[in-house]
Amino acid sequence: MKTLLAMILSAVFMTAPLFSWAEIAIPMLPPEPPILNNDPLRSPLVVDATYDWRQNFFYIFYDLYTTGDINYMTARRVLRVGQNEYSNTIVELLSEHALFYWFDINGDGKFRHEDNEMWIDPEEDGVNGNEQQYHLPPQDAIPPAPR
Ligand SMILES: [Ca+2]
Ligand SMILES: [Ca+2]
Repeated sequence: MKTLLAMILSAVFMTAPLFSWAEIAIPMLPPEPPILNNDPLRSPLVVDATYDWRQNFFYIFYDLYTTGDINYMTARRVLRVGQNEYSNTIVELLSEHALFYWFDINGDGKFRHEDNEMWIDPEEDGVNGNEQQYHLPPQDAIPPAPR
């Protein structure tokens, strides 16, 4: 009987996947919902979008589960801005994919890099698994989600 148990245990350990619990704990980043006709504000699941001229990023806020809460956010680099006939700054060209992503994994209504809820995609090639967890220095703030 001991031999049989030892054989079963060794078989289990030999087939155990080669990763650590720390790797298992890092959650998956869901893909960004599609932006229709290059217009975030007319796209399903988009709650709001805003341009931060100081950082030159365009933020898009999503409600992935249609619960009324903002639980996903992206930041794209702004490649070109212009002015409309009223001299208001308008965003003319964005990078195709986001550089930064936030996902409210624990559902507390906040995006906190301490909770592994922020990613960087250095290739800017969309969500495809090469994104990395991103941790800000403590003095840097994440822009608050609009309410
Ligand atoms: Ca959170
Ligand atoms: Ca990517």
